[in-house]
Amino acid sequence: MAGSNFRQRRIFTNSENFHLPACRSSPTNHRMSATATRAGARRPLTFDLQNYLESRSELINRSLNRFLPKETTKPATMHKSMRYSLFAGGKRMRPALCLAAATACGGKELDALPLACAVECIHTYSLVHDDLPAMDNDDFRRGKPTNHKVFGEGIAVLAGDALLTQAFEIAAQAKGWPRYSHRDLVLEIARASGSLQLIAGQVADLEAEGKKISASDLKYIHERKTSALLCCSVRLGGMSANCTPAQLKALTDFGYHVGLAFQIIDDILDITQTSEQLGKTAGKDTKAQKATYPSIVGMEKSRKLAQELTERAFAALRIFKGRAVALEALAHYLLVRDK
Ligand code: GRG
Repeated sequence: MAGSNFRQRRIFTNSENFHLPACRSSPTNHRMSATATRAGARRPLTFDLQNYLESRSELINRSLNRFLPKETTKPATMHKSMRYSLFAGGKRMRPALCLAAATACGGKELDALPLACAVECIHTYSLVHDDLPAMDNDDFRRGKPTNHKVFGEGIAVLAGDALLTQAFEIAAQAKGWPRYSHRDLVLEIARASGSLQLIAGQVADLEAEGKKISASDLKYIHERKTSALLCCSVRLGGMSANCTPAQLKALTDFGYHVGLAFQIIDDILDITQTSEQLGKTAGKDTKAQKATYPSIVGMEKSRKLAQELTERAFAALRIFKGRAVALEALAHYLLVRDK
């Protein structure tokens, strides 16, 4: 039974169903072939996640390059600044999840591509603004000096604004479907990035600084700051494939749990990794005495929680009967990643 196979899989161990590399994996440094038992399939299959991530990143980068004004287009400083952060070497997890969700629903990646690019623009905008002195005040992002360090604060604010706006321009160029019109697509992005979700998470994060907060307050922040956009990414992928309401519900469930696990792992990596490994300043949370899962419940419990959340995300994929292998592999990678 597919369901029982699924439950038997033990993540973080080299089980027969899901073989992990001996070392912790990164898409560029290590081989990441994973043998996963498909939800709904009888025989295991091999999924080469490294190849998947490399090829999809290339596709996304080519597409973003086409959507964005050229560096030399006036005002050139603005377009240089937008491109600087967009092509600084992000992992492209949100667009990859969007494309994988489209495939899981039997859609075409090309139909999902504008939406995948739109989500990456929103994500990059949030990082550019988050790094500003008025927010997290960071000097280092995606392995490079932050946008405002290179272009100045004024241009960085505007580049973030422009990337946010660019996202809607790109999304408007996606194909509409009988179940999901352009109105639905735009609403999806606006809601995930608006004052009830992404911004709400950032506000709560800012207001929590220097305070003791509960695990449930922290969950509120993670749901909005991180999970909302990851969830939006997979939902948009499904919508680009004209998915059924049941598929959309499964993707929502998957995205929500992967998003929460993603942030817990991010908090753990902030403690265990170096700035060079992460491409951004490590140890910031501890230095700023920021509330994180490791600081509230400890490292051990945080890892366990991230594993449980990932298991719940896997369980949400059963409905796809073996077509969600890329989503499954991505969720697994997000749990074991080292940057
Ligand atoms: C609206 C200004 C504003 C901020 C929203 C996204 C955000 C809140 C803040 C950025 C910092 C942060 C800790 C965000 C949580 C999500 C997260 C861990 C982002 C980093 O995502 P990765 O690891 O980054 O996918 P790359 O660079 O690989 O794309």
